[in-house]
Amino acid sequence: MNRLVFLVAPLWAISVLSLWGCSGLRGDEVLSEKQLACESLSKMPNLTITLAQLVEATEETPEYCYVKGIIFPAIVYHVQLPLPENWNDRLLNIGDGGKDGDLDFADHRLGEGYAVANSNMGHDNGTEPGASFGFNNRQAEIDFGYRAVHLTANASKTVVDAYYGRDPEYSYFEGCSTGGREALMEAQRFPYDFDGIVAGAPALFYQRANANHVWMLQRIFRNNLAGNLAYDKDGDGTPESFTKLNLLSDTVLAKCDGVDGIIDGVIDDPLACDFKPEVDLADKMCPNNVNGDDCFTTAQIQTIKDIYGGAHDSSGVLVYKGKPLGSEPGWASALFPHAGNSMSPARLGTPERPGTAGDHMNYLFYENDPGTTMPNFTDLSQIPNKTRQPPEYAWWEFNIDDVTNGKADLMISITEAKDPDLSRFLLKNDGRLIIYHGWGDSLANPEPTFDYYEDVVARTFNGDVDAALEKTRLFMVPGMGHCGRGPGPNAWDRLEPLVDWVENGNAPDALVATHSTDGVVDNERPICPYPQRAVYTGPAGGENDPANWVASNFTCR
Ligand SMILES: [Ca+2]
Ligand SMILES: [Ca+2]
Ligand SMILES: [Ca+2]
Ligand SMILES: [Ca+2]
Repeated sequence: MNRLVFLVAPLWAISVLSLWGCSGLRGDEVLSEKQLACESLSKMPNLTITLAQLVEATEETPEYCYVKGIIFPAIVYHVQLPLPENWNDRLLNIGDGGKDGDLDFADHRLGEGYAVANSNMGHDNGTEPGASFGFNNRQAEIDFGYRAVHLTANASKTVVDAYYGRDPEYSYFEGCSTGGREALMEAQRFPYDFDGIVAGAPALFYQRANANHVWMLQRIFRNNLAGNLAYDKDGDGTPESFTKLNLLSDTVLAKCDGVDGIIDGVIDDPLACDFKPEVDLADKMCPNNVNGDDCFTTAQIQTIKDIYGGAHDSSGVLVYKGKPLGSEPGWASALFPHAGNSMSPARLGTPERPGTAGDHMNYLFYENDPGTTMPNFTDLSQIPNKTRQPPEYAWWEFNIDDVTNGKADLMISITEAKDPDLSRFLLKNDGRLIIYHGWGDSLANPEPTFDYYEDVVARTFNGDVDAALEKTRLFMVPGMGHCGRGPGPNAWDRLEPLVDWVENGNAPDALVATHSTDGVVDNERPICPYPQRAVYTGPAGGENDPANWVASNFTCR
């Protein structure tokens, strides 16, 4: 009997017993039972733990046990463990953003009692910024693609078991953007890691999304920036005015806002609005096609059509669906060179801090990397040196046809989370999956996510939407930007509805989201699961009165 108790005792208890058998002292300090319980995790078998220590309580976080470990060759992960009396019996793995390369904390979840884990995705962005970790390094690409998240899930379960003496009652994954891609990766490739998964704004067609960014920038930069929507109004040689973009945004809103029945600055469903740049901007063309501040040239109309239309290859095959109507405010700093971004849009970045389009094609797209980046991202007159070792490769050399001719297929197989067969996660493992995506997202385009969900319904549920809704729900969020922000309601607890669904069987019939300005809520809506939308059912004729923009005045149908 005693032996049995000993065998099932948590690791820290064994360590406490064995240390008590010695002196119980470390230097002058008498370690508390609490300290020993945490620090003894560094001696746990089967994992390589590099740090295990108590972290003192702060105003933001309670006292907790912090554990850091490594997994060959370069995955570093950590786990934030609430003290045993504060643990809510749940493990949460949180997703990453961009190219990651560091450890992310989730103090608010720790405060709620979750044990929380995250990794560096297998590389360190301090020594290898942007996509450069992938330069001739297949292992790092695989770790970034899917392996680091899976092995961190495994390791964090082992850590939890060692610290608390029992497995987590429930395990969850919550992520957005790259974290949304990781979330779907887990559902597709490692369907037994988690009981529930939240996938926000997933960059699931990862190579196509990045190719689209490069393609857009190529279109914007061609012919000496003829299609730039920023204009040099003050004549100092550098464009700084966004009158055109605001004009476009206002024209889109004027046409599309009311399609959903409410004039509130939010376009509920951009697919329902028939906006055609060449038609709807026809009365705003520049006289004689001479560029001006408050008008459009034909080159600029083409830029706008390209951004909405998405990348096509040279034979007209669609590569990636374009940016949604209503996402225009996000275009300025991200896509257009102007004084405010030193002529290098955020998607491009600089050689020191590359954006998604700046170095992705150099290191993470082709099976064999074509070369290192150019010393200057915005001087397109530079000739890449092809005889140097390694050779140079410029983003403006990229050919969009390389997506459709198969040159990215290997990296697609490593990085894209697009398999619509979720039967192992949703059916065999009886998991639950919430996907959400802002309809105003100007970074990870929302329409591919919408299409993916329909593919899941078709492939995993034989087209039976009601059966799908029992296991997975998609929430397209009107007017929300990338993982948040935007003019539409964008704030709700991303995880709580999933937990309630998994543990209590309460499927989320709506997510109640709010929008705030200067800390004051000025719009509240139910965000409805596919294929429903929020319909106004409040006081008759009062739909345009902000006082009526509360969730109880709307119904999902
Ligand atoms: Ca991370
Ligand atoms: Ca590579
Ligand atoms: Ca200027
Ligand atoms: Ca509206």
